[in-house]
Amino acid sequence: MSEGKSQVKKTNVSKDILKKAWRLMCEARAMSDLFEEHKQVTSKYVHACSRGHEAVQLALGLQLKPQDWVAPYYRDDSILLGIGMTPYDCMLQLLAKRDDPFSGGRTYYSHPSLKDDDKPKIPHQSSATGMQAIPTTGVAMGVQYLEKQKIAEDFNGQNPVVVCSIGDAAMTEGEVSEALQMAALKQFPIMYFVQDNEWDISANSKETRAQNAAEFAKGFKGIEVIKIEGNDFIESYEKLEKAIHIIRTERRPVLIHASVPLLGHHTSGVRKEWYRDDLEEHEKRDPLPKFRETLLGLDLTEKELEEIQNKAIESVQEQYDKATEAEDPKPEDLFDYDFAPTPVTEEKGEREPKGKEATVMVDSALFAVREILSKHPEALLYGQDVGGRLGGVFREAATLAQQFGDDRVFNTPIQEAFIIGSTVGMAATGCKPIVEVQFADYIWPGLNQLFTELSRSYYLSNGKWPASSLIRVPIGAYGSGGPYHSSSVESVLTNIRGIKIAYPSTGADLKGLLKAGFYDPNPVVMLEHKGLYWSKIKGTEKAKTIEPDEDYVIPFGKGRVVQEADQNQVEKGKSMAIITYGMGVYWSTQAAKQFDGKIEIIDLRSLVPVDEKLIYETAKKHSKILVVTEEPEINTFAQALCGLIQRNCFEHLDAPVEIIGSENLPAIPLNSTLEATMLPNADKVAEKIEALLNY
Ligand SMILES: Cc1ncc(C[n+]2csc(CCOP(=O)(O)OP(=O)(O)O)c2C)c(N)n1
Ligand SMILES: [Mg+2]
Repeated sequence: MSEGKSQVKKTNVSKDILKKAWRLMCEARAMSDLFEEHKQVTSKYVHACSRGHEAVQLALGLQLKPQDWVAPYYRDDSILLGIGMTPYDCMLQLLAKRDDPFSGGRTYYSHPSLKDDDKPKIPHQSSATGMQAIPTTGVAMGVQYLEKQKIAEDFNGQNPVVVCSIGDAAMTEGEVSEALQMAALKQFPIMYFVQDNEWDISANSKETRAQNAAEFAKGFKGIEVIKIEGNDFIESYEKLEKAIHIIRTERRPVLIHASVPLLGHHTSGVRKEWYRDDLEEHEKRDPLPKFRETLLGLDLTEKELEEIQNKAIESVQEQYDKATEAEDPKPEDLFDYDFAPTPVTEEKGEREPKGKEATVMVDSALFAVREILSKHPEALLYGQDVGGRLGGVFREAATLAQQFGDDRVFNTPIQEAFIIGSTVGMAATGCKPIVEVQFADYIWPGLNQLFTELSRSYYLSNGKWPASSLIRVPIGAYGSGGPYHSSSVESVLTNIRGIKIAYPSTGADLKGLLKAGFYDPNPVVMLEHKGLYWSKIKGTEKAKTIEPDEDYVIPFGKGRVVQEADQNQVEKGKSMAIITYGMGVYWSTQAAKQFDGKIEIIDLRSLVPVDEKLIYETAKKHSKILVVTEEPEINTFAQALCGLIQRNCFEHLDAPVEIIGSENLPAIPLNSTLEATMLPNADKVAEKIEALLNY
């Protein structure tokens, strides 16, 4: 602790920087004073300020360059001032105004996202503590990838530095370990910038951690740890300068552990006087008077400093007055930037080139990825076991590492959060990641990143940061896979707005949709049924198809008519339609054989967006609809579809929309008899068809 020290250090930090830092520190302080003074207005929306953390934050912000990347967290308004944002910019977000440069009034104060040419880049920031670690490490991974492939922009030796700012308590989140693990293992050019105020809202460090971040980071070999008294501007500046130099030139990770006092409230809503018993001690470490004293010892005069301070206070007041008058978002702004526009809007290329033999579905996917990797150096594939030794547990990536090298196709540790969450950072740098979650059953550890970071990046950054990410997920029951290799998860995924989801049932559809997914600027989940990969299950032979040509794409949201009912059956009112996807397509086609010419079958192919037009046309044509799903029916995507059809086609229906799925139980049991009893099959579907036709 440097409290009470009054001696002045000599420094190489220029006078200009010192004066600028003083001005910005005064501005930051004036902002927190003003926000407090006007709390009736400013705390309409929750916010936190950097009060106490200003010195180390400014020392960082002032040293970042436009080619750098930074992920500030909610207490980092001084970093924002340091990189060149104005108090007015910040206040527009404080008051959730339309011109808030970060999110257009969509997210809280100091939750920045920025893509200005003259400033460091800031990808979208969620509010979930610690969850920025993986996406930001993904940025560093992208930067490293582009450099290794020699396709990075040239910054004249001033290579980009990536900074992940994070609170001391957020460091205890499990996902942070995944990020540190990867940064250490692969030596990413990243700085973890930990601000340790020893508070986690009202829980203190004694209650919440066995070691501080510096001690923790020592467990990750290859991350250099640098400790800073973060209330001392000059110490902070000099040590950060060294750290930045290491990262810029040696391309390896550094963790900064900055001790800082917390002088403000946790947030506008959680007030310090309710629970803090250490305020006096923290006040003694206030960076502002400390800096003032240092500056006075460095030939700046009392008068100069006061003048700068007064101007800062005045200017912050003016900017506040102006911000309160700024325009609010309009109701119609709500709908902007739900999905980034995709270039794939129609089916193109040749679906069935002549002279080819049918291939198994898993190979259609393999060929699609091979073509993508050949054509796009910015594309890469990673996940568990996809590397050269095995090429995927389904051999879905076989030979790719050999062909494209271990930097483009590689194994990751068992880290589903990292696998999914890193893609949002990778995408921000211009990489095009294709990743794999080994089994749908294990998507859960990655779901947080998918929901919190990927799905909202484009919307909450007001269109600045689409997250182009293609996530392949083998799914479904394929014969005694048991409770942890058989699950269906599509309803959980379809509940996440902001992602697209495909669930093809043939090789040709898988190839066309993988290509469309790759070119789509949004996060895409490709659900690939394991039971269809090799067409080994009886009745799934048609999943094998001729492999479409290289240009073949299928737009999302377009279903496929698998089989049509006979026109005369339709005219007599004796037909019905099944709407399904995945394995349901094969249960249905088999079942339909017993009802000659009466059954039309629609394969949705993509679940989000879903082909509502085809669904409603089909419902109106046949008046009787059965929806077939592999999931237990209750609260599913399929059930929601029944509701949609009922609402939109009610007057055309001759029977309630029916549904069949698995039994309503928590898991698919291992034993084959139990599994068969649990799942739908052709006979069960046939029974439903019979009942509907006779309704
Ligand atoms: C995943 C998640 N859990 C809980 C919260 C609620 N929360 C907001 S701030 C905070 C404390 C974070 O402390 P620290 O990381 O040390 O940052 P500080 O506020 O001290 O700067 C918590 C628990 C959250 N935002 N995200
Ligand atoms: Mg803290």
